[in-house]
Amino acid sequence: MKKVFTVILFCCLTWANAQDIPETFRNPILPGFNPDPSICRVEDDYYLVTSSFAWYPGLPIYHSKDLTNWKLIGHGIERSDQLDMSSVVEKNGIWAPTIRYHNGVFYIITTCNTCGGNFYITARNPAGPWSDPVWLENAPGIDPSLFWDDDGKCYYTGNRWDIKYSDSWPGKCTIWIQQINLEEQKLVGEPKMLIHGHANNARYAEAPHIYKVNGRYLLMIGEGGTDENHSVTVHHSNSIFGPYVADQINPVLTHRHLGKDYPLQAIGHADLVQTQHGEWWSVMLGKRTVSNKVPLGRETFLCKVDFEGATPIFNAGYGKVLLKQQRPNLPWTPWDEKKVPYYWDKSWYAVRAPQYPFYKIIGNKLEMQLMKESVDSLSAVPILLQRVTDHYFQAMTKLSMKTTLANEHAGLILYRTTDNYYFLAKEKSTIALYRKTEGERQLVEQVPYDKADVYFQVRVTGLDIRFYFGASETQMEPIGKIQDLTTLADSPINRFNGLGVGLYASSNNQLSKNKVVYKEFVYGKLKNELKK
Ligand code: 6LW
Repeated sequence: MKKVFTVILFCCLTWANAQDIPETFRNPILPGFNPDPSICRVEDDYYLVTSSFAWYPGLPIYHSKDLTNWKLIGHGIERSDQLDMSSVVEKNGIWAPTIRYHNGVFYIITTCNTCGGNFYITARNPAGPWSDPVWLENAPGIDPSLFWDDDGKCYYTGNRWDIKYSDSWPGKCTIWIQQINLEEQKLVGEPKMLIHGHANNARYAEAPHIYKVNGRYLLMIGEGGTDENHSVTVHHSNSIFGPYVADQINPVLTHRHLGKDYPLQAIGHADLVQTQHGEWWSVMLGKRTVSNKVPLGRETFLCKVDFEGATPIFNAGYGKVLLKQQRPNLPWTPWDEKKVPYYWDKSWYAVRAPQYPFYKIIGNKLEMQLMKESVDSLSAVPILLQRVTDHYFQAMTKLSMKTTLANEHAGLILYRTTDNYYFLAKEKSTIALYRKTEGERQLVEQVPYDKADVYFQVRVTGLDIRFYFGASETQMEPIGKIQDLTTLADSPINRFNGLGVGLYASSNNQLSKNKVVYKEFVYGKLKNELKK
C-alpha cells in the first residue's frame, strides 16, 4: 500500500513539475549591460562572459544548464591589482572577451582598451579564482579569440585597424591570425591577414571566432560596427591559415534590413555553441529600443542555428532574433531567485577598480565610507551599481547619514558615465536632485530635510524618470519634474556601456570619516503607471 502511494505521489509531482516547465524562452537571455557575449560548453554546463568596460569587478561569468536560465557565478577581474583601470573612461576598459575551455583549463582572452591591450587569464574553476593577466606582445587590435586545432596547436585571431591601405574605404579593418604558445605565453610564428569582411566595402570586421565544423574551418565575424548596420558573416576554408571564402548567403544574421523602427536593433557579434545533444545555438548582442532610443545598452540574446552543409542558418524560417521562441532541448534548470529586499551579493559594481575597500556589509546593512573621490572624477568612484535590466523599473533604498558639512552627500544614483547621470542626494540639511548631461551638472531641485533617515526611490517608465523621497515608505513625495532618460541613453559618444542604478557617497575632495548606512535596496520591474 505504502509503495502504491509513493508511486502515485511521484507521478503527481512529476506531472506538476512538467506543468511548470516552459516550452519557450524569452530574449534577451541576459538583459541590461551585457555586450559582446562569448560562450563555451563543458559537458552539460554552459559558461558565458560579457564585456564590462570600466565596471569593477570586470568580466562577469554566467553559468547555465539550459542556455536560458543564467546565474552570475564570478568575475574574471576581481582583484584591483589585476588591472590598472584608473582614468579609464566608460567606453574603454574591458572589451569583447572570448571564453574557451581546453584540457581542464578555462581561458578568457580579451582587450583592456586604453589600459594595456590584449591579455588572457586562466582558471580551473570558472567561478574563480582567475589568474593575473598574461599580456600579449605584438598583438595590436581588439576582439581576440582562441581556437585549438585537432593537433593541439592553439591560434589567436583578432581584429586590426592599424593597417594602412592604399585602396582604403571607410571602416576597413582586418581579421588576422597567429599561432599562440600558451606554455611560453606568447604569440609565435608569423601573423597572417585573413579577410576584411564579406564585401569589398565591408566595414568594421571584428569579433572573429574560428570553429571546425565537419572538418572545415568556419570563420565567423561581426561586421558593420556595433550600431544599426551590425551583422554576422561567415567564411570557409580547408586550411587554418586560409584562404577563407565568404559564404554566398552573407550576412548570415543581421537586423539592418528591418528598418530603424524595428524594436530590436544592432544584432551582431556572435559566438556559437553545440549542445551535448548536437543542437547548435548562438549568442549575440543586440539593442532593445524605446521610441528609437537605447536606454539599457547592448544585451545578450540567444538564437537557434542549423547547419545546412557548412552554412549556419540562424533561426531557420524566421531569419532574425526572436523575443520568444522554442527553448533548447536541455533540462530546464532555473536558479534561485534573488532574495529581496536585502541582496548585497556579487552583482554590485564599482566604476574603475577601487584600490581600497570602501564598503562593508553588516548583517542586512551596507555601510559605505564617504570617500574624497567624487563621481565627477576619473578615479575609482565610491559607487555601487546594479545593472538596470528593465525598461519599466523602480529602485528604492533607505539610508541613514548625518553631516554638518556641505561637501558631504550620499544617495541614489542612476548612472551611465561620469558625464551622464542623475543623483538624488541627502545633504547637510537638504535633499537635492542633480542631473549631469554630457559633462554639464545642474541642480534640478533642492528641498529642506533634517532627519538622518530617508527613503529614496527612482521610477523609470520607458523614457520617463521620476525621483521620490520620504521619511517613510508611505510618505514618499516627488522631487523635480519628470526627467528624460534620453540623456542617459545611447548617443554617438556614449554607446558602448550600459545603465546602472545604485548607491553613491562622497565627501567631494576632502577627507572624511563619515559613513552612510544603506538599510535596504530593492529593485523591481514596474508596469507603466506613471502619468505625465
Ligand atoms: C567590441 C566590438 C564591438 O570590441 O564593440 O559590437 C566593441 N562589437 O567587437 C566594444 O564592445
